[in-house]
Amino acid sequence: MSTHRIEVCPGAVHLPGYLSLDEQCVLATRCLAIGTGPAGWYVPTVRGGGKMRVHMVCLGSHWNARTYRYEATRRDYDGLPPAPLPADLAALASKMATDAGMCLSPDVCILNHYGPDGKMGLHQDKDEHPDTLDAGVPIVSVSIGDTAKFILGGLARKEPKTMVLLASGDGFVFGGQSRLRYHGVAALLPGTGPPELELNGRYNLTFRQGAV
Ligand code: MD6
Ligand code: FE
Repeated sequence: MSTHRIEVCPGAVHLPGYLSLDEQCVLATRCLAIGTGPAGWYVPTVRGGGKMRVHMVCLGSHWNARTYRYEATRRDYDGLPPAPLPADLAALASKMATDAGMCLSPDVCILNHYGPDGKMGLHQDKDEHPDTLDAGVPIVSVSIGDTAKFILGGLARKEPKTMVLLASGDGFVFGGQSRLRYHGVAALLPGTGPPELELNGRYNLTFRQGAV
């Protein structure tokens, strides 16, 4: 495990190779169990009626893709309550934030599975509590599997963008002045993940505080 950090811009810290291959394997197995378990994978439908290009599971609280709010049940899908956020995963995210020089006590995790042609449009994460956003409390992201072309923009949609390659085992801590930057995933680089993971595509976990 390494704590090499790259501050891409103030408050946006890339932690390449944060997890060892063994840790990645354990986490990949965990993600599969969560996604195929009770209240597992679903494809969210967004406000305009389109389907997202990922399979999603929320832990701890449910992010409703139609209302852009956190809710107690999967009201926009099957009405089930989300599974709790496991304490060891929350602790991992807190440690990553600390290693990036920030502070996080997460209450929710959104786990996404990207197939080989998965992507995520440019967005801001601004549905957490205003206190969280104002304080720049970060979102901690963990990537497992195929490398993603992560696009990082500014506070307005039109601003220039940079690309960060998020590889398997990388952390990305997104807070401070960068908390509300636009970002997205343009594409995966299929087949670039460690074969040991036996994962076709990519998992991304984002840990958040202030999901109310
Ligand atoms: C992804 N990540 O990496 C999508 N959001 O698949 C995000 O949307 C994201 O990586 C907030 C903070 C960090 C992230
Ligand atoms: Fe995001």
